[in-house]
Amino acid sequence: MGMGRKIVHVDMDAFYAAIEQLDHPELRGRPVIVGGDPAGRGVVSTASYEARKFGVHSAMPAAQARRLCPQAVFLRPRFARYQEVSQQIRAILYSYTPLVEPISLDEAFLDLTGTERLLGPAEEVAREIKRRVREETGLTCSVGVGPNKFLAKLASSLAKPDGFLVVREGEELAFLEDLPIERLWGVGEATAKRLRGLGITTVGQLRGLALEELLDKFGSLGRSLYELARGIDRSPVIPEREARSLGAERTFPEDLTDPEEMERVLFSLSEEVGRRLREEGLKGRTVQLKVRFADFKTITRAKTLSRPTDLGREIFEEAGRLLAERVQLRQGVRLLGVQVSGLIPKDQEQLPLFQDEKERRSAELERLIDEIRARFGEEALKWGRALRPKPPRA
Ligand code: TTP
Ligand code: MG
Repeated sequence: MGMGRKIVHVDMDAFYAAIEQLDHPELRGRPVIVGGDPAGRGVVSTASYEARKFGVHSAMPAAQARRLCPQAVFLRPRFARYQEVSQQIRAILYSYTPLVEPISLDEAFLDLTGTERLLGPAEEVAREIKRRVREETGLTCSVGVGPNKFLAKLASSLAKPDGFLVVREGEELAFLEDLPIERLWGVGEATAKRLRGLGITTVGQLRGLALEELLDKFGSLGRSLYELARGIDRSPVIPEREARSLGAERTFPEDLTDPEEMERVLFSLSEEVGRRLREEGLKGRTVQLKVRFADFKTITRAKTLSRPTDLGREIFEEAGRLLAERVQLRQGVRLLGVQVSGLIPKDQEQLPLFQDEKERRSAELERLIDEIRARFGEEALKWGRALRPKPPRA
């Protein structure tokens, strides 16, 4: 191999719960569960490591978490606070390089390839990042360093919590050898089961399969399995704003069955997504609808627009159409979500030469509404339609 890359992965430990313990010192050392209402249908966002010992984990129904760990302190999330801490962490990361790819509020990749002369060895920079996060936020994170994103992330997750792990070039195979195949990107329950059927449970064993055989059995995933099993991953660190998506979703206290009510919810979700896109100065091209049914079966339907948008009504138009035309409502709906992806900074968009006048005015109107809301609060203004059902689409 030639000059290897130096990729760092940073992931905060029990992020939401750790912030609650930071802000409420009496909760330190105690099981803390952040999420929805355990008396209702809420789910666990995250649990402190004290609560994880009882088997509590993210995405579990909060009611089940309470049965497993009745002595836990249950808290609703405080997103604004988590966002604030996330900004603090990002500021630390950006002080080393602009090549930062935030994955979520608490997780990011950095590409430190070629920064050695300026900053010193990547491993030392990574250590310094970990120390500064601790000093400047009072929170612990886990940091992995490797020649690519896959290995860096694997390293940080194996080091958790409060850990630090470096995988050097040449050590990939030994590092991966005994890990379960589920640790490979793209290996979910179904693929794992098929691999186990072939007698393969570890990455080392997977290396025994020839590329042809993997391609034959797993299609294009086969190549990725072949490469990941050898620690090969070429995916680049994509700086903020080039990739990513922005979405909003809602779980209902009671399943919805009325399509008009669903439309109303989609409208307000679309509006929220539009507002957040405008706040971030982004536009997105693909609108995705997510529907979770009463039996937890979840489907998504997506449509790519001819032009990127940041307007709630345009997003709603697509999301509403997807719901009306591409979803069979045979049972109640538990959750609805709207997401926009293919994001680009709005100032990078090529404006069409003759932008429709109606559209321009509609954009202006939504901007004005953002301003009013920013000044007077979220409830100051609601679109008529968010309050009143609109007649179902013919
Ligand atoms: P994670 O990094 O997956 O989890 P974590 O930081 O709580 O714990 P650790 O990394 O130490 O294993 O997610 C970061 C935050 O995102 C988490 O604190 C809460 C939120 N989250 C959810 O709201 N729902 C989820 O299903 C998951 C996985 C995370
Ligand atoms: Mg985390």
